[in-house]
Amino acid sequence: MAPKKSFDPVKVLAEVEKKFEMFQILNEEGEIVNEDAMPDLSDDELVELMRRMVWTRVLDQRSISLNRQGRLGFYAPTAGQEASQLASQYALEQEDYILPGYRDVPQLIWQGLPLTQAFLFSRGHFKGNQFPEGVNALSPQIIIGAQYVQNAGVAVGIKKRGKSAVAVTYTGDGGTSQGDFYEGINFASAYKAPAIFVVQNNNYAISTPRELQTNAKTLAQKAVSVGIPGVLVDGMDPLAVYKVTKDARDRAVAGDGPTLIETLCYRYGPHTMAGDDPTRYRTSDEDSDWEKKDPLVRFRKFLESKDLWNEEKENEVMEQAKEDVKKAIKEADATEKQSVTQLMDNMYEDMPQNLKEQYEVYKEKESK
Ligand SMILES: Cc1ncc(C[n+]2csc(CCOP(=O)(O)OP(=O)(O)O)c2C)c(N)n1
Repeated sequence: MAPKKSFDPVKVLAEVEKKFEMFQILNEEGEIVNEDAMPDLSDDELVELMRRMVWTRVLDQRSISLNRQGRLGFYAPTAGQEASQLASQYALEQEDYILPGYRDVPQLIWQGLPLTQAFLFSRGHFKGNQFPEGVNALSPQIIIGAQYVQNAGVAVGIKKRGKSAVAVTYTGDGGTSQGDFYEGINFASAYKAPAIFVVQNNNYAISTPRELQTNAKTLAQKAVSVGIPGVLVDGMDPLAVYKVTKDARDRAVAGDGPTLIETLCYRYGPHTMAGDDPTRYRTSDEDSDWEKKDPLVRFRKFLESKDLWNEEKENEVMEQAKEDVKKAIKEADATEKQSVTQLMDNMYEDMPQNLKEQYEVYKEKESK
């Protein structure tokens, strides 16, 4: 009789990990390497995606200098992550919900948040968190991973109400080490909720490299533990990011439950503008290796090869972005400063007794 085969967990793990290969459509040269997976986007839609990425790159540059001039408050740079952020948002519909992290303001802007309000958010003004009707989103989350649990809740709510929409959330590679990450994906899985969980793996959680974050080879494979599909995608490839997000959305609205998407990308700038110095933990070789994968460069090459883009168009978009920033920062400057009592009014429907006393003190001060 043949000896009974024993289960080899080490081998199974190696086999599972091997299967999570990076999905790509557009290579670094701007060439299509996966024709069959090409998303169904018209020429105009491709151009619009490029326009958004260029505009957002300029917004990032301007936001960094406005922060240095003391004209913006909290700011987490986004350059390098445009494909990850904007191509995933591009696959959404207006009725979808976005639960962003602190770096994900661009997705909110392209979902309809006016730039002036994004600047007010940066300044800590309550008006920066009052989103217009039709922009279904929560304020950018500062507590790492917390939005994953909230996203599961929002997605269950969407399902209970029978809406045809999804809830999408974003965290970084560091966020996947939080308990909230596992609770969120498991809860959404258990309820087969229409949720998309994006992990923007930009390789660093502030200064902690991804390799120290976990022994797992990919972050996408964490989906297996809760029984949902997980996909590792080239996060510098806008077409690939769009495609996996669109597929995840289609599955979610069809009632097939959540998806975990790991977008492999890089942030060129510091973690935030609050004093991080990336040269202390990254080499310039690493920076330039990633810059060669730049999403704007490869998408530009691709569009130019189809005669859909040129320098003139790019300059127009850049000028427009600068104008938009100028106008929005002026409007932010002209917005009435928030008072302490306004802030408190916005925080509480029923104010606790101890704060009521402080509230009265401020009311008195403000009336003078
Ligand atoms: C619960 C919690 N712990 C710690 C912090 C401090 N903190 C702010 S950003 C950050 C790193 C997050 O890295 P990652 O999830 O990879 O996202 P990235 O900033 O790279 O987009 C940490 C630890 C926090 N905000 N919340």
